[in-house]
Amino acid sequence: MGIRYDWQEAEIRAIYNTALLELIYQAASVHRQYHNPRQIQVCKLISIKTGGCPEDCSYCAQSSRYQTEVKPQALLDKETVVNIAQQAKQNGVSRVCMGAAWREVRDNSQFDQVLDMVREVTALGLEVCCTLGMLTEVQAKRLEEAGLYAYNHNLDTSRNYYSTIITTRTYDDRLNTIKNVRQTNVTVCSGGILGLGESVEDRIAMLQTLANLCPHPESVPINILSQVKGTPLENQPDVPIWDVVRMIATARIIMPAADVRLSAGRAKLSHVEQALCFLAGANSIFSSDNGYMLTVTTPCPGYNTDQEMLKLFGLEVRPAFVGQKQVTA
Ligand code: SAM
Ligand code: DTB
Ligand code: SF4
Repeated sequence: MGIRYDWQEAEIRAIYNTALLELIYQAASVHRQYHNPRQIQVCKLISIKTGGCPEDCSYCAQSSRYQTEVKPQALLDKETVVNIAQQAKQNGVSRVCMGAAWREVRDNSQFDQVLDMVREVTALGLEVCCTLGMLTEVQAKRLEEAGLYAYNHNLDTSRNYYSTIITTRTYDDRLNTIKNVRQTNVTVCSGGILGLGESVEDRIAMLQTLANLCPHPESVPINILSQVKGTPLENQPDVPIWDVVRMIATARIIMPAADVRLSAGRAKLSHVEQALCFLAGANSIFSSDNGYMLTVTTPCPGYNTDQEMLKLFGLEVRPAFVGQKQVTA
């Protein structure tokens, strides 16, 4: 079956609710058609500008509306960022994602500095991704000219549930930024979070929105909520592993060529649980040298631990810029 952009909710619901082991088998089969199943891409997140964000995303440690453990920090300098990226590369990382706690990009000297970081980290031979909030088409073009490989902008949840989680921007704002990135050759990274209190129907609706974008996002991060003290979602219950596996498998089947990234919350999973996620079609992880993802609130496994895990599973790290496998069938 080829790649489709006309998925109906009922079809996605049927896939999501398939008997679990059958679902994993189907997802694993699709995964093998479109990707080298031995390879996992390891990514490193760098928070280039931390905290003090004016948005009210209810899950986020960096929103200025909530009292969290995060201390706001000014934009990092280029040398610091390049050093972290170099270190990451030596540890098998092939993609670096630079995150800024901004509502949107402004055309100021800070953006110029970010463009410089993109140039220098790209020159190291790494895939560079940025996640800087909302973006105009002109700004997307400037990032493209600097060599940016991917832009991350998550839908997070369904259109219906969105306003329960975030009130300071709309679902259409989100889709519009993705559209602006699509006017360039920068690839799109867009996914969501499990555990916001959403229903299975919300998960299906979000997957439908993503899978009916044409082309599909090249990268789909599946985050598991990291319950951050001080945020409105601090007391949300943990997401059952079976929901994580179902979400990954469904994303894999309906967006077969995309990279499906097992993102935030992975530190909570055992090796056995992560093995199931990889079987279900996840082919990327975030790994770290400082023990956390973007902020101190969310743990992330270390480079060495992850290298050992991948070795145990008989997997290898994917080099930068390795595209999807040619489909032979
Ligand atoms: N400010 C930019 C934006 O929102 O587009 C970029 C940074 S933001 C930290 C990137 C994504 O990280 C969010 O869209 C969300 O999916 C994920 N994220 C943030 N906090 C999280 C948490 N506590 N648990 C799980 N995922 C989280
Ligand atoms: C994504 O979907 N997950 C990453 C990346 N894109 C930017 C971010 C996870 C953030 C985890 C929360 C924290 O570290 O505070
Ligand atoms: Fe700001 Fe992004 Fe956090 Fe929302 S998710 S509060 S936009 S840093």
